[in-house]
Amino acid sequence: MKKDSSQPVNALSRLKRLQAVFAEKKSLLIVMQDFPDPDAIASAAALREIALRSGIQSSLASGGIVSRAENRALVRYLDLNIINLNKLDLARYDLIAMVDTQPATGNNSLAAGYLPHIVIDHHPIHRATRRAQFHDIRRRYGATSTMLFEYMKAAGIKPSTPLATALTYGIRSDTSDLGRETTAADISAFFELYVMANKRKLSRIEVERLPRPYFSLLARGLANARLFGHCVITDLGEIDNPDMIGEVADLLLRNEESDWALCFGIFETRMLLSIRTSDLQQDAGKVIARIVGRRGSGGGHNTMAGGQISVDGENAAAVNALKRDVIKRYLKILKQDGSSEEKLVKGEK
Ligand SMILES: [Mn+2]
Repeated sequence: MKKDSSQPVNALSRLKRLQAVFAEKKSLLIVMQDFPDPDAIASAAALREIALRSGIQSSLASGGIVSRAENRALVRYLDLNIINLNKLDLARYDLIAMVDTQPATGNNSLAAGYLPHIVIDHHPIHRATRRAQFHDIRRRYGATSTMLFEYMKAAGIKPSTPLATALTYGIRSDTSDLGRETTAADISAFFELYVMANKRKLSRIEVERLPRPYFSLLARGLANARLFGHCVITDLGEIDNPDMIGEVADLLLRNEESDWALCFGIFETRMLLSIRTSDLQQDAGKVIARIVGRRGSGGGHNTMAGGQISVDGENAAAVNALKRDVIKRYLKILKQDGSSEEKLVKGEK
């Protein structure tokens, strides 16, 4: 077992090490983030195919929900049944794998006592991951989908049209159409997959129709948006669509006056946060980790990151104090004076 998963190893020897973990096993549980994105969904579906070649039946699980309309459309197209991780008897499975996330990162709900046997991800490596029997962490890769496609190729598995479409979408969405944090490997995987993908389905998924509450939440996000110099912040309040946090942060970053966007909201018992930046001087993942501190968890990439803080049992005053503190820390880290506040959308309350 290689200690440093970032060391270059060829695809075939990686596959062989993965298949060695599969040997003599019958069942696999593939764990995704609590709010799986297209990269996680496609990666899990691809790992299921690879495991199937070794005679292993897989279940896909998440501790949260798929809420974004585009992602729900992708899950329907792949005909996936994503089960609730919190209601599962983990002892039923011979093996546990994680894709696009890692143990003890806070963005998945695998109970602390469980160490996955397999971890395949492109986020910075977490200490617990090193103890997994098999781990392949490639921080520079734009998408976990690229890594899974490399395994499929090494195994001689041609993805089905829906899976090729999903992997294409996974790479596209994690790299902003190959424009952000992309390696040559992502680009070549993308083009190979694109040929096999259903382009019409892909474009339909991307413009999936949206439920009416989406627009209410978007309106609230815009009405609450505040500009502090080059930083924009909004509070979505109580939400039932956790993916909206990242979506609104993406939108706010497109404001031409800001290079940092922060969006947060309360989903069930936690405060969820998303940061987006176009500033390459500071790493979004590190900024969110500093904002959250020991109260929660956070991480991500150079230009996009997410975090969560538990507000379980907290009253409204405590939640408001937490929000104020998050804003204060964010502005302090980015050296932005908090007194320059103005509304992003003038005339809104
Ligand atoms: Mn990803």
